[in-house]
Amino acid sequence: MLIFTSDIHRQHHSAELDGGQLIPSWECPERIDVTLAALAKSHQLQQPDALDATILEQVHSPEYLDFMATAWSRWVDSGRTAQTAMGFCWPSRLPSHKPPTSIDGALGYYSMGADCGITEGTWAAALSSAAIAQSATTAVLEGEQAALGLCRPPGHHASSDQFGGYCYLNNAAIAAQQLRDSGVPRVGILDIDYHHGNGTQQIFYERDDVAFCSIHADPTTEFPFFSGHTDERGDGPGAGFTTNCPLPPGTGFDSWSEALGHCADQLVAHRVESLVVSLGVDAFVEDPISSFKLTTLDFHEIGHRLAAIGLPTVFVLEGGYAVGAMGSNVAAVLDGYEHE
Ligand code: Q9C
Ligand code: ZN
Repeated sequence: MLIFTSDIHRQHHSAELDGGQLIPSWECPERIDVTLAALAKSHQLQQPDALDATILEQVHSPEYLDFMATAWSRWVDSGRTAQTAMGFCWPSRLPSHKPPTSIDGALGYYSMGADCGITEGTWAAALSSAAIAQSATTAVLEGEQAALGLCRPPGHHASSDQFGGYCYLNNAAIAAQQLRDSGVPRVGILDIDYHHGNGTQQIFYERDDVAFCSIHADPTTEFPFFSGHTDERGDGPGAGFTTNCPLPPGTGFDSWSEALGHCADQLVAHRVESLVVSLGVDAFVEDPISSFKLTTLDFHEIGHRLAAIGLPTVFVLEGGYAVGAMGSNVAAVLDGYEHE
């Protein structure tokens, strides 16, 4: 499979608040090293083209993009010396809220948690990650049956105007929007990351041209906590175009696989013509921050099942924190996709 990757992701390495302590993020640069090492033998690696940034404004608000582009220099100008810029006060987003001019206030306004922040190289890395998604999408539009973007940082928790959950620009949404802009009438997004793709859901919640399906840990007990329940099904013209399959802690492949069948049925029912897969491998049994029990063999079967959906497919990398096994798990999905 054609795989897009770039070194620029290394410029991003954030701290996160974990159990009351600031630690180096689980979402670390080594994730890509290990994945590349596992994929380099049997797949073709390619650098992304320069980002056509006009796509960003179709997915994110201009105010948010402006904030992201300037946040680090505002942090430094405010006299801070910490290597990760983070907020400490979050709005519940009442209609009356306005973006604060203080950098501390703005960091809270434009984020949804303290599990990541903005470092000196975050914006460069996020732009490069978006470029990777864009190039993988272009490859599929130009006739590849499938392509993988090794996106880092990941994207599915980033909404139109908030970062969080290790995500800054929503790579899956960028891919889906690009497919739409290039004439694909109905696009499906299948999010198999362990966590609910709250950002992707929000971006397309009221649209009927992009169907969003997600299999994830029940938000009652798991991040992002405030979305991903079954009764969230889309709104307005988008009613019925969002499908959530929350599963309890400890879920193994039998119930996970049933949920995948349900999502595949939804995509067929919506007659989508191209697919974007938010490919997180954090449902892996040994993932350090997750509780599902999928094995590397299960990921192979998942690849097989995704191929059976029979649509041109853009894979974008999302989560996966069992760094040592991450390469084998991503490779297993691709091998299952490409071979019987
Ligand atoms: N420090 C993705 O998989 N919670 N994001 C971390 C507390 C946030 C996961 C645990 C998990 C975010 C792309
Ligand atoms: Zn995840």
